[in-house]
Amino acid sequence: MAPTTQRSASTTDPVPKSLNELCTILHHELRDAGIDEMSDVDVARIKRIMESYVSNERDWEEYALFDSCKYTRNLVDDGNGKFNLIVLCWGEGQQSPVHDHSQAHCLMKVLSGNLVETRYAWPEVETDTFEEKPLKCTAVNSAERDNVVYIHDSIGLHRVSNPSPTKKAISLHLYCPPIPSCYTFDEQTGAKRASGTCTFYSHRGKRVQFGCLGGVVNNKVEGPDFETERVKPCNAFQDTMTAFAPACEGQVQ
Ligand code: 2CO
Ligand code: FE2
Repeated sequence: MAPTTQRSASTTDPVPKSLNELCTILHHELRDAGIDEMSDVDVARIKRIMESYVSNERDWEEYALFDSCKYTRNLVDDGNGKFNLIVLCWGEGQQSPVHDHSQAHCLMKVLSGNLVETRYAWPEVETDTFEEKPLKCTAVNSAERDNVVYIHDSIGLHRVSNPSPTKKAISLHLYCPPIPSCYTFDEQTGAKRASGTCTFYSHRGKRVQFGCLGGVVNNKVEGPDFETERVKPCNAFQDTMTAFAPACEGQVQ
């Protein structure tokens, strides 16, 4: 019998030794997979690759930018438009609203601290009544440093929280494809609304002043004009992804 050259999938997985290496590997893996067809993404393999990267503060400290009003989203790699790799920084007690992921794959790896992911079923569709129903919680998952959590709209909705009153937390999120916007949900009523643009707090370590979606070109922030209108107290950011975060008077994003 001819010797088999086939090995188990995990032994063929590349092991990133740094965040930069992880970016390079993701470009290779996701481009080759043809991510326009979502079924082509080998989520289990990508999850293993993200798990095998051992979080090293030196790799991501330039993205660890916190805001006292809400969690921040810091773009590491735009994946040539095919995916987004983002560092999210969660201050003590900060959390996301309950939200979906616009049909994208979402993998979240904890880089520092601890996070809790609370999952919910999609609200029941009430076509002929306006009845309000609390969302049904389906799971509560704790994630520690280097753990990776996967969610997709086919699984349900989630909220991510930093439960610690004393420690910050940092996570690395892969969205494939990128999520320009999504829906947020009221946990008590199930009411759904558009999130507005999911903005970034920084791009490759450079602060984006107004939570701008635009890019950084020649070290100059380029963004859509409407973003300049967002110079307001952050409790007025009712159309951002973090609209449900605790209000903080007098600060801009
Ligand atoms: N999806 C949220 C965001 O991108 C974070 S919760 O983890 O997926 O802001
Ligand atoms: Fe999410």
